[in-house]
Amino acid sequence: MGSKNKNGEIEENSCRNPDGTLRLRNRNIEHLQEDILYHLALGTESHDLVKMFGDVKFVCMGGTANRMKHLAQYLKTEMNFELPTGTSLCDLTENSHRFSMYKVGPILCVNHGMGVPSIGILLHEITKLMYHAKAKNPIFFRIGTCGGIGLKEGTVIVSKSAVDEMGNAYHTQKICGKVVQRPAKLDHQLVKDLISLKKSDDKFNVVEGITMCADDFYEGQGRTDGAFCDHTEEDKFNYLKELQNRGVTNIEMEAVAFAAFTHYAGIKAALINVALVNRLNGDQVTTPKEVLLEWQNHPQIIVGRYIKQILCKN
Ligand code: R2B
Ligand code: URA
Repeated sequence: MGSKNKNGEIEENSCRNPDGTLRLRNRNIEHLQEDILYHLALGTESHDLVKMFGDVKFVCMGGTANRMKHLAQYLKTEMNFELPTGTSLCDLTENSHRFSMYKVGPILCVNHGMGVPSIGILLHEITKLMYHAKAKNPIFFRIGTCGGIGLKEGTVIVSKSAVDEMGNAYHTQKICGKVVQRPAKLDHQLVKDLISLKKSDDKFNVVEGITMCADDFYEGQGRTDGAFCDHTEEDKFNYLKELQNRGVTNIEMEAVAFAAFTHYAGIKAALINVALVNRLNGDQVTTPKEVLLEWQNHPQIIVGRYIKQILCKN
């Protein structure tokens, strides 16, 4: 298995075919009778994945099913996409009882739940879905929420890099009893392109940053308001200040796995999070729900502009 680069040489490790369709780094899949994407309730024999998803160009992921449905509705309106007469937006993975996925034109919006294990499962299955569907050059986004460090609530942070709780710019996974580390790299041009889409009359700021991925919302993010807490308020503040000195702008729970996975899979990807709280001021998310919902639109607006720009060019 090898595709040709622009010099006509065969690239054994390329993750793309010359037409932009994905190549998996796993030949076992080619030998399966049927590949069942269990958590999506889809399969290569039970569904015509090429017909259903072959046109996908953008995959937008976010934590909650509700937010992803809202995003699909927003993008449908923004892009003037028409659904076939008599149909409405429906959850394409409803039967999985796990994730919820919506499709509008060439855009998939799917929720990933909370934390690395959950988004990890989704990334494997969505990447295989794009492979089976023969989608060309799909771009992945995580459009999420986070805690900011010294940033005003409502600010959008586009990650230029992702680190784990120890400051490592790689994702660590245990595979067959071995520790495997994969670099968490993001596309710097995409970061710049997304930031450039901020408009002067936007009511929110858009900044680039370094995103820390924690394995927990409470103790793992230094919070003192969990069910237990063996560190002091001072320990927390020193920790947050140290992170800030290292350039960390925000904390969430999926970045490092998302960046490492997409990089290894050869998929262009970006992380765009909105800060719901400034962790230097406190731990609890006290803002009223309607304001939080409004802030959650901010990264959606930026990604919507990006998608529109790309689709208008083609
Ligand atoms: C941000 O918000 C969630 C925790 O509240 C988590 O999924 C994340 O990354
Ligand atoms: N999500 C997180 O993981 N942390 C926060 O502080 C807010 C949202």
